[in-house]
Parts: sequence; structure tokens; C-alpha cells
Amino acid sequence: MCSPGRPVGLPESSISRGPGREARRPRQSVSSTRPTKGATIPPVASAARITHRTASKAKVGLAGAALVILTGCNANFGLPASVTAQGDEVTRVWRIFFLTAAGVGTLVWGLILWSVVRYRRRSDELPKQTLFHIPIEVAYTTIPLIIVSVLFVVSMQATETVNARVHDPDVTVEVTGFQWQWRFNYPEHGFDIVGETGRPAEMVLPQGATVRVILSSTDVIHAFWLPEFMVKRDAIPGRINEFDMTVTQAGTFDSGRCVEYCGLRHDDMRFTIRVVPQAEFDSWAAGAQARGGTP
Ligand SMILES: [Cu+2]
Repeated sequence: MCSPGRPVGLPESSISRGPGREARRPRQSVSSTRPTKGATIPPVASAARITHRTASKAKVGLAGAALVILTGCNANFGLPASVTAQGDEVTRVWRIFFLTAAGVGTLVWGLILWSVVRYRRRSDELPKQTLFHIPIEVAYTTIPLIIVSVLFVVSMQATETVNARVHDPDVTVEVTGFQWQWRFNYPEHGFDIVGETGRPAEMVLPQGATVRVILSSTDVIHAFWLPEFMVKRDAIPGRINEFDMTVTQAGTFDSGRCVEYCGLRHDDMRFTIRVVPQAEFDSWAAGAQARGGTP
């Protein structure tokens, strides 16, 4: 925490070792910068104007930075609106992390700006040099530890919530990635939806249902991702990844894609998830079953 020694180039007598043991370096004799006889010395009012101008510039800079940050973010600080219960949890954690980072960043930038303005060079006299300030060292060690510990607990709780699986899901979909599309199998209904180039696969789900996704791959590693659902898992040959999604909002979400580079036509691996009311899902499933699945 403490680093013994003294700043390079400073005599021992110029270093303060904390409150009560301060020592100032004697004023240096720099004859070349002293005003010569007859030179004009700036009046006090002029110095005050310069200080005021510097403070105004700092305020304008801070306001500009805040404007850029605020206008670049929505209420979720850049995340899309979630349509799953798991996504809501991810959004909650993201907000906590974002606000914590913004608070720390504001404090650090504020202290830097304050130091630059408050301790700007006024003369050739070196400012007070301080070592071994125990209260400050304890503060800047313990406060980050507390922040990181709290964020760790928040992350662990969210991970458990997102990874939790219900005993009896409403719908099960076996998702298989292959070069260069996706297969969505509905084992309870007995049909497959298989995508192909130019006709991406579409998964249809009932609104409000908890959906068990059983994810795998037949060839190389792919990754299943759809921003609004906030799930991103690898599809690995020979392995099964299982997770639940509780879909809370209806709509058509067509930005699903593979997010693990899997070959030259990786960008063909798009898919859509359409969330519909339960009755509409039932009739869609009956129709797909009758025609034997795809399309
Ligand atoms: Cu891919």
C-alpha cells in the first residue's frame, strides 16, 4: 500500500510524511523567471479573471460530456428492451454495473479536473509533497473492495436466476446449429422447422410460456443469440446446452443469428423468433404437424 522512498529529485527535507509532519521545500531561487526591475506585475483582478475563465471551461466540458453520454443512451443505457424474464434480470444487473461505473468515473474525472484547476502552476514553488497518508490509503483500498464485492454478489445472484430451470417447461425446442442454418425441433409436437439459405428458420413460441431450449450442433461450434431475448449460448458438437426462456412479450424478432464465426457462410445463419398468443401457437403447431414440419 505504501511505497517507501521519496520522489525522484526531491531532497528528504521537502517531503511531508502525513499530517503533523509536513515540510515545505524552501523557495527555489530562479532568477531568470523573477520579474525584472520595471516589469509590469499582473494585478490581482486579472488573476481572478483567469481562474474564473478556467472554471467556466471546466463546467462547459463537463456539461458536454454529460450531454454526449445521456443522448447516446436509452433508459436501459444502450441495451434493447428485453422480452424475457431472464432478459429483465440481465437488464437489472447491467443498470447496476453501468451506474456504478458512471459514479466511479465521475468521481475520478472530477478529482482529476479539480486537481488540475486547484493545483495549477502559480509559481516556481513546488507544492507540498505527501507520503504515508494512512486515512486516504485505507479509503482507496477498502472502498473498491466493497464495490467489487457487492457487484460480485449481484452477478452471482443474477447468474443463478438466469440459469434456473423449471421442473416442467411449457414448450421444449431442440435447437441444432449446422452449416449454414438452424433446425428447430418440437419433440412434443413431432415436427422440425429447418432453415436454408435465403429462408431462415422461424421459431414460434406462445407468449407467457417458459421454453426449454436444448442446444447442440452437428458440425462446428455455432452460437445462438437473439438480442431482445438476451440469451447467448454456444452450440457445440457432441454437447448439450440447456436453458429456459420465459417469453413475456408478443412480437416478431428477426435479428437472431449465429455469433460464433463458423465458416465462410456464417452470415447466412440468421433466424427469427415469433411470439404469439397461446391459441395462435396451438393452431400454428397443428398446421405444422399436419404438413410434416418445414416450412
Ligand atoms: Cu456461425
